[in-house]
Amino acid sequence: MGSTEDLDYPQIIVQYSSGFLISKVMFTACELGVFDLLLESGEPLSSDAIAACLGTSTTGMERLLDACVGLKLLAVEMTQEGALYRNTEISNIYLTKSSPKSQYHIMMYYSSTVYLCWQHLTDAVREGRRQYERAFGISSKDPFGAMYRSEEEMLKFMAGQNSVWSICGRDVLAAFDLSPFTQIYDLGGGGGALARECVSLYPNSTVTIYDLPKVVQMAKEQFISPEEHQITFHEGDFFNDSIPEAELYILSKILHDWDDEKCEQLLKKVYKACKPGGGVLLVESLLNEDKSGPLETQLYSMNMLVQTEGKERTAAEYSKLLEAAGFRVIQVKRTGKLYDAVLGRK
Ligand code: ASE
Repeated sequence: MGSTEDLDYPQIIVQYSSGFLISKVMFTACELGVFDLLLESGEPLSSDAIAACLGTSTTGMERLLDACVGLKLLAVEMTQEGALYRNTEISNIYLTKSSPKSQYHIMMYYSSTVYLCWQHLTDAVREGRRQYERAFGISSKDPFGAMYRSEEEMLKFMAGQNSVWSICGRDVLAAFDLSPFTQIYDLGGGGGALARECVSLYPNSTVTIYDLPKVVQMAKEQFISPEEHQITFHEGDFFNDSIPEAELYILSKILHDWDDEKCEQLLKKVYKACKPGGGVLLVESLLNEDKSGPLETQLYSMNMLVQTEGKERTAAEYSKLLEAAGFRVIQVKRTGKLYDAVLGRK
């Protein structure tokens, strides 16, 4: 990058121009169940066989499979009967529905909801606000009123958000020794995948998922079984209802949904509720102090523009918010993965 060759043939411009095509190929193969079929089959399959099993055209499927080979999501071998396709290791682990580390649900969320909002990115930048009205015809003052506009949408969002904790959950919870905190609230804990990681990493802890009543109901129905005794629920709206006393509050991907004013309001409320000696753990994707990266976080911040009232922030920005609410001894741990951890103490 930045070398003179780039000016003769602008490799990165060519790459970026078609970047969205890459996402769509991966989403489509996931949605059609290509990776699930190849996992179940246990042997390489021809494009005709895959097309027949999945009920698609042969001409479309052959091109989709070849593009997946180009993306290293599939491998192909030429035999006498023609080309046979199989999953690569990474696809087996991350792109099949049933794998414990499956990213299938977040991709389905990106592919439907997020993708449609990004259709209106230009308007989002012009206007500086989210695009649910243009994308879905919904006018809602509250971003989550729009994002949870139907049970189906809410379920898609919760399942999607859950999937990230199978790849980042341990790291953000192990960033600090949280074992002194046994009574933990996960504010906006949604589908509960992070709560589950937490009680598994800290066996003496109990985690209460605090979320909107309809979210809690869905979490109980779809994600957390009553046998998971260390996980409990509290129905409420953390902006308008009271927050019970606890030793540690986890705010995972919550502050990035809101502007500074709302964040301060919420953090002050958490500070008041927090036991002395307790703390708050922010789990967020941190921008570099000069906002020069990481790219993934910069892109997520654009997504917060099209979908929410928030943005991604730097460690200094989160520290400032925490200090304004009264928290002290603020510590920051970058995990090197998508999400990082910031701990503040009361
Ligand atoms: C939110 C997180 C997300 C609100 C809306 C969201 C994600 C997607 N849409 O709190 C997950 C993070 N990924 C991106 C692209 O931002």
